Amino acid sequence: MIYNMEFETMPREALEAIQLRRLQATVERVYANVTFYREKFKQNKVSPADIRSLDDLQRLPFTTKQDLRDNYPFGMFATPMDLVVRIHASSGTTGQPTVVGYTARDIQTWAQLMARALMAGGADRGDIIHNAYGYGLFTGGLGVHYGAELLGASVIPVSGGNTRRQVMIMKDFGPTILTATPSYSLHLVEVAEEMGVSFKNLKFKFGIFGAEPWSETMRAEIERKLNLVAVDIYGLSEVMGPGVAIECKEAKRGLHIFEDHFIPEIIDPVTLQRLPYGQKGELVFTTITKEAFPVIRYRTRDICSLNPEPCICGRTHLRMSRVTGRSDDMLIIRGVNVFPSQIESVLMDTEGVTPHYQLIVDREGALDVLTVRVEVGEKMFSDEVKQLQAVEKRISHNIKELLGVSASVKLVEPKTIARSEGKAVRVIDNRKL
Ligand code: DLL
Repeated sequence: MIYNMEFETMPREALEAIQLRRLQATVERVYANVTFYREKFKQNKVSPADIRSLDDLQRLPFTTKQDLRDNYPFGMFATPMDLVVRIHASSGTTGQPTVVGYTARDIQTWAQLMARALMAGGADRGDIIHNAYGYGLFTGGLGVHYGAELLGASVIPVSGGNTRRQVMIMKDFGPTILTATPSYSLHLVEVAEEMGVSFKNLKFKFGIFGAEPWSETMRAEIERKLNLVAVDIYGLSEVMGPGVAIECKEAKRGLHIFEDHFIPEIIDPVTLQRLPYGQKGELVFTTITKEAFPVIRYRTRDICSLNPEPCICGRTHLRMSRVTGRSDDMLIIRGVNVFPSQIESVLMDTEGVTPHYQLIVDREGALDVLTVRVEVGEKMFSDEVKQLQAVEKRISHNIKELLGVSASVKLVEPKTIARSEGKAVRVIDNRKL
């Protein structure tokens, strides 16, 4: 089943026939079992019988994170609790956590999708997978774990944290695949260096990184420092967890969405109209096989575009472009829209600075003030103060050029910005306090 690429290489027409059948069944199920959906459909004067084609999906209302919060914790479950075997929740850093549930079959489907994802990203049954995604309510650790076991690989359930011990394990057990957030992988390298361990002497072939935005420049840096091929994996708890989409190792250009289980759409976040392929907008997902927690037209807030072109790997599934940020990550600084990834791109183009940075926003009087703190490497840190000031000025100038906002840039000593064991915290917005 896992090794069968049948679903991933299916001609479009056959795939769409499966999607329609599964969509119709899902819509019927949520209408029958979830009060929220039934009422929302009624308000929008649409019923399951109206879904006759895939295009009819557009007649259904959207679901938002607020809807999930309003039904906290289990109000959106479509099966009775005695069929729910697992519960996960999002970290809740932006408010109340969102809670999701899985039936035994959902866990099986997730494991299969994660096994398929791991294979697409370079793993196979002979591999040893060092899984540094956090285990717990976060979906990363257990999601990868079940997929890796189903694939038949050996999984080391190391989770996040206790970094020195992780380095020792990497050295002694010889793992061949690393799964972690991109920011944590860079921290692993730092700690390894402190311990006198070089990634050049480790056995990693591929790294499967996700759960937070990262850029092409960051990929180049990770591949060089970790001496492996880095692929991007995407997912979110509301839709399943990791394994919704992944880059194939052959092309590493865009993430194939597992369309036999999820229907993606891109919408304009303001008009809510569907956008054509190639255009960037907000990614929306409808799950078509989930039992306990199906979602209909869930607005992810993630910004990307869809690419229908065939891929050299042979997969026919749509590819989503790298998620460079979320619409709710967007900072508005003196009226200008700023995405942390745009500042990251300026930093990463500056020689001598590291990918460890933080954006701090304050309000002084009526004015928003943006400070960018970024670490420099050891070599640059030993430069004269004057030279460091010149670099600060240059970065500030480039930010102004690109984004039109003034930022005060502070180069800081190596290893002074807190490292995260999971998702990096890039923005501290003191205006919200
Ligand atoms: O982050 C699931 C996951 C675990 C994905 C491990 C990949 C690897 P949540 O905690 O619910 O789930 O966070 C989901 O993280 O809406 C995106 O904003 C962001 N995100 C996830 N993967 C990527 C990625 C997991 N590859 C939220 N690139 C999503 C950019 C990502 N952002």
